Amino acid sequence: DGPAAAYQPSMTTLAEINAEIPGRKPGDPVMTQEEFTQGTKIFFERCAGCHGVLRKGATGKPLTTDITRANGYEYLQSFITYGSPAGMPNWGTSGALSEAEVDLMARYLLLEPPAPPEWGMPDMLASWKVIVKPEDRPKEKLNDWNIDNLFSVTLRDAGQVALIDGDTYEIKTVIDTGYAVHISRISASGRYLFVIGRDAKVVMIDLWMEIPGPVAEIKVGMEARSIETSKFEGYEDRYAIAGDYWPPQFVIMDGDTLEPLKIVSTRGNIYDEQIYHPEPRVAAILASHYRPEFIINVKETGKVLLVDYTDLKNLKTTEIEAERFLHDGGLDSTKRYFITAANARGKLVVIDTKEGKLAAITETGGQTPHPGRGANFVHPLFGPVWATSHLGDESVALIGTDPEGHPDLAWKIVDSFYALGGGSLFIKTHPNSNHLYVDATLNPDAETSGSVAVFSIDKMGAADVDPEIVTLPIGEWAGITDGQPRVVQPEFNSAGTEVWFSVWNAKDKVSAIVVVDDKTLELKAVIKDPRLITPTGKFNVFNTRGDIY
Ligand code: DHE
Repeated sequence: DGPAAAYQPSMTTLAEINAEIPGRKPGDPVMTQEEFTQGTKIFFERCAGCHGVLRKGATGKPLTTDITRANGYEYLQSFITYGSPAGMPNWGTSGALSEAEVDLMARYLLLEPPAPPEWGMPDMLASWKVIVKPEDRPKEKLNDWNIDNLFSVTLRDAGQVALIDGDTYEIKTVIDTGYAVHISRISASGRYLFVIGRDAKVVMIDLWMEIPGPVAEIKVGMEARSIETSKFEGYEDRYAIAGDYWPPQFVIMDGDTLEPLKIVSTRGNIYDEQIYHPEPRVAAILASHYRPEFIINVKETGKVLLVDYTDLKNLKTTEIEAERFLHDGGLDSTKRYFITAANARGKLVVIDTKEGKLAAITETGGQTPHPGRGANFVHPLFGPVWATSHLGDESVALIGTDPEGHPDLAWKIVDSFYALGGGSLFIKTHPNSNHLYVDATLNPDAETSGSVAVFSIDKMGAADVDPEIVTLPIGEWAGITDGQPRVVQPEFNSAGTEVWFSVWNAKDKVSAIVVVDDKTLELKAVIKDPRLITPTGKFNVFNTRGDIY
């Protein structure tokens, strides 16, 4: 397996469910309960992230039985074996699934999908633990760590995060979390760190403890990707919010204890066709700096929700019609505008968080924009811009973000140019840096996926002149000879003088973090340690807390 397979969706907790075969239809392929259970497990581990638990389609095509039965067993069997250039992996020829497993999956898809269980308040309360009560926590910071420059590093396959000192590169502690932690976010005060696993387990870590560790935890669903905390003045640290893939819902929790306060289902109608969708998953969630609101991407129905958290009993929500398949995104440099990718539609959606409405929807011109939180900088000709790279091709697109100073360029793609290759996941800069970094993590070529493109911002020019690329061989610098490590997610230190990259190898092989001097683009340090198993996302406390990117 390893990194390349990891981006393929996995729904591990759901894979454990022992669903019964739903009612048979005439002509169903014969399948034993044992085979059905195995098919369900494979489907949740490999297929559901793209096709959806109920197979209604998202990044991948719909696989409902009206379609699979019309296409038939042989078509499915060959599609699963060979994949397609549009993004379906070649599960058979890559060896990820055996011939018998491909046969099983082709038959499995001719049957109705099982309906996985819900996860409501009783389940959440049963899983909720306050490990250290608020009154028993430190009254002041008890350690001498420079918390602002701490990095929370996902150790994906270990189900842990490492807290690494950004000044000394020392691994200060490793904390057990949920399965395959997806992201870390920091409370507005900078004291609490929240992490969420794919298994929807949230762990809250107190950075003021002598040795920071968990003070509360809860499981908010069966599959999840996002977590955030309230940041508006007067509400700092008051609430935490987590978004689920399954069941499709979000939950607002007490920011001190993770007590679940309000669960809101996202099931409903697709924004344009007004057709009911049973599985609209919650993708990125951001806290507004302009209003006491959470900004929530609802993927399949194409809506951005602005949820006002001032009165949870009389919840006010602004529902913005946006575009389907909303995924990740971030704020512009003024923090007023939220720019997010409708990735399978090749578009960026811009939300004005001050006015609480849609500002624009713009095509990027590339395939499958995947910005992470994106990158803000001032272009020499076009003024303030925000950048995204693409999963489906090698392009980087810059969108104008200054409606006041550059009204004619606002929310238009002002320039696009090539980086190293397709398969990019993340792009990054910092207000104190003159460089824009673009990874190519999922590129099939080992050298490309082990390298990073760098562009000098002050040398960027007119749209018809491509900026010069400097290629940094990050993987080579890590000095790892075994496996095919991929370089993923640039993240700056708090001062904006260094940029960190994960060199992500298979879980039984050596991985590393490579630190680069941002001014000279020279190698500064390689962090290697047996505990650094499959590092992926890295979250600098100061930058994450202030939405600096
Ligand atoms: Fe992610 C962010 C979903 C695969 C590493 N990922 C996000 C966000 C979502 C998401 C919705 C935005 C959260 C937010 O801001 O609130 N990711 C998904 C998927 O659905 C997908 C495609 C498949 C899956 O089944 O999970 C997927 N992601 C991956 C990976 O394979 C990565 C590289 C490694 C891993 O851990 O699995 C990965 N995703 C990340 C990282 C971020 C992220 C590091 C945060 C980036 C940031 O700078 O904030």
